[in-house]
Amino acid sequence: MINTIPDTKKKFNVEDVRKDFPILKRLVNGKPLVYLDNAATSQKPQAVIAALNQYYTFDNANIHRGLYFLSELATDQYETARLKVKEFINALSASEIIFVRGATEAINLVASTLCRAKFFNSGDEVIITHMEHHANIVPWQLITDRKQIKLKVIPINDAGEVDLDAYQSLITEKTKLVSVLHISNTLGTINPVKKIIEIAHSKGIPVLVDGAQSVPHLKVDVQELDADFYVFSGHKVFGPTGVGVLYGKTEFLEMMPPYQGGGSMIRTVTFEKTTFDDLPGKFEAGTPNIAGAIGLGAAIDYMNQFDRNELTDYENTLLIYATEKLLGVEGLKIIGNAKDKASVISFVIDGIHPYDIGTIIDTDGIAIRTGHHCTQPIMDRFKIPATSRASFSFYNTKEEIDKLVMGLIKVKKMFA
Ligand code: 7TS
Repeated sequence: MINTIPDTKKKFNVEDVRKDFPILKRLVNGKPLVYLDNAATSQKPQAVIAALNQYYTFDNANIHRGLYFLSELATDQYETARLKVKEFINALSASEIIFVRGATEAINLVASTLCRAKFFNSGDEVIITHMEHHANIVPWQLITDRKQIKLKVIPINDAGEVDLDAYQSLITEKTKLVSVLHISNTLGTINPVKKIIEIAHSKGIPVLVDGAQSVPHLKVDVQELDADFYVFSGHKVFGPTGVGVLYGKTEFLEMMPPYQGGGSMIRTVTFEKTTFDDLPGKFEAGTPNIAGAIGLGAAIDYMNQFDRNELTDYENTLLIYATEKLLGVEGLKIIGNAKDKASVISFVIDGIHPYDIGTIIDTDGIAIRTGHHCTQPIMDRFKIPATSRASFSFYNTKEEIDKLVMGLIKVKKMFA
């Protein structure tokens, strides 16, 4: 049968896509850049750069205050960006989308304001996994200092997968919140967050999902997941730095007090008492990152041109190809072999420190991250000081993976 529904999505083609990212044309140390550190931050398409340029060149004004043309234009663009985020993650309402600095600030906001809302009592428990980024460990420790809350950790197996049985047995009547990452920035593991949420909800426990690494790789639907909070950073999804998103269900955001006080978040102020704005204004004190939000909106438009599943499938082919090629390097071991994995590969090579690997291949223009990736507990779990990590985006190619492998062979020869 002929499909009569017009296909409005642009067909994905890596060579075309690469032309959209100006930085990919640059040389590093005289060699074409091979950028394989997408888990740290993604590169920006021209459309995002143009949106920032347009805003600062022609449209700049402060928002939510001026009754003049430019202020209304800037306000409209900022609020349109919020609507784009709402659609992008399928939130129920735009007022559930709070613009923050990034995933880190979003988690700190939730931890701090839940604590001030007296959501936790002394002895209450927060469950996280062993593979969290420090951004989903330290904010809970900061409030546990104040409230004597206990942090409980779901163990992971040798492949880097969470142990769901152990998770269930960690839940007690003291468990107040589960806070887990969706995709591990170090191991690449895609966690079964839907299942994790179902289990928590069956006991009436809300769940925060750290989506910093999932939003760049997967189509996320917060209503389908039924996440109570979902956080991510703009700069990892092809948007600017300094802007990110806290999604929260209205019932929680309403219950939480403001994170910061100042302009924009109030309704009335006297020296005796202040009343606060409705959502989302209540959580956006001061002048926000207007350009950042508009740039994030442009990044979402960019991604929306494509069928996201096509991008994910392409990244999967890179993951499979890179895994096979890297395992061909003698003495190389991959840390993180989950069945369900995104295009992030951490590895160690016998007898060679990751810092040496990173520094040497940089001379050939190849950018990977080396270190503990802000996940020191994972390093302890696998009894290693650090890993090298290659993380791929949809603009990477098999040729770039070949260059990485050739670079590693060169490193091995130098250390032989
Ligand atoms: N959560 C996860 C899972 C992350 O990977 C990161 C950043 C964060 C939170 C914090 O994001 P931010 O934008 O607020 O800093 N991860 C990395 C990384 O893997 N390399 O550099 C930053």
